[in-house]
Amino acid sequence: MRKKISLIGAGQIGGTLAHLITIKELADVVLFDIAEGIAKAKALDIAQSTSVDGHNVSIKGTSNYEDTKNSDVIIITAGIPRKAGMTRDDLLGTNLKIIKQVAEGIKETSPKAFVICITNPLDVIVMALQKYTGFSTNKVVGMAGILDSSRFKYFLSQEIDIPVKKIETMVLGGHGDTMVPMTSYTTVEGKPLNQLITEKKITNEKLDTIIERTRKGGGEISKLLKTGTAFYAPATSGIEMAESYIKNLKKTLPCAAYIDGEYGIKDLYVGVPAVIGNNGVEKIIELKLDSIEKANLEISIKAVKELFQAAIKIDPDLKSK
Ligand code: A3D
Repeated sequence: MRKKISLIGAGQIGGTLAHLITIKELADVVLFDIAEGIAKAKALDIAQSTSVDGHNVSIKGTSNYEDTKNSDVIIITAGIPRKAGMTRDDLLGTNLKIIKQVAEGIKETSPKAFVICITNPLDVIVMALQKYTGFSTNKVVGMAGILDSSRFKYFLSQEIDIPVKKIETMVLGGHGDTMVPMTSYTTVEGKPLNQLITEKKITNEKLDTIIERTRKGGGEISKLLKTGTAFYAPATSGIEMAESYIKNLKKTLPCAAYIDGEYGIKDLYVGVPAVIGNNGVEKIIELKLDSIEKANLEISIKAVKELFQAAIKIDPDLKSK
């Protein structure tokens, strides 16, 4: 039997997710939004696209959680995106309320689902979602690290003129300006990045510029769009996580996952490498960090913890969970 993926939020990312899922024939899709017309219109439009190439999946738009019942995977993008000049943290108050409603909607209807959250500010929203639903921590995860890593990889590939496929890298930490591109775990055609610096293929200054551009990657797009944020790359990244779960690929992917002791951190969601298979997050991989990476990860963790405290102030319910 085909799997069922429900997408909560049928906006820019939700619609793109739905389109990608049908093209890949990954699962049947339910596209949910409180704006019922948008969900129904996009579902109908995408459904009509399936007959061009003969993609054999069903897609339905709805504003009724009953239709999402017994989903295998739920991907959440419900919420407001940034406008130019806003930070992700500015979205906290509004999106926390929305995520509480979403948690109410999915917790009885799809208690066994693997839930991927994309709504910002990511690390804190995914942590709140886990608390509101009470789902086990290995089944609730946030998408950000794949996107941040793919931005870093793309900028590097443009700079050194090497195809993205030949670059391996990882960006860890919170999904914000404090994210940590892991230069010591970056290789180009199998060679460590340091070697490329020695060989003068890239300068330290250029690398710093690329790291900064990666950190501000979302802002660069929202400045151009003015009324929204990136959606093609975020949706593509979310699909990689859903696919690894559905097909039990056990890929190691940088995700906002729950950590309880790893990296010396307890009881927090933050970007770390996680193995995703059909048991959800099956393992957190602990990388050896150099002193700069360690210090940067600590700064990033501090920022996530502080924002979660701000979330508790907005909704004291979060403290008791
Ligand atoms: P957008 O196109 O505005 O879509 C959001 C959708 O959510 C809209 O269609 C709303 O109607 C819907 N919605 C609002 N409230 C509810 C609710 N209570 N229940 C169900 N649906 C609701 O935004 P988008 O798709 O561009 O972005 C969605 C979210 O993803 C935003 O919070 C962005 O900041 C975030 N985002 C995260 C990343 C990461 O890498 C983590 C990247 C890009 C965007």
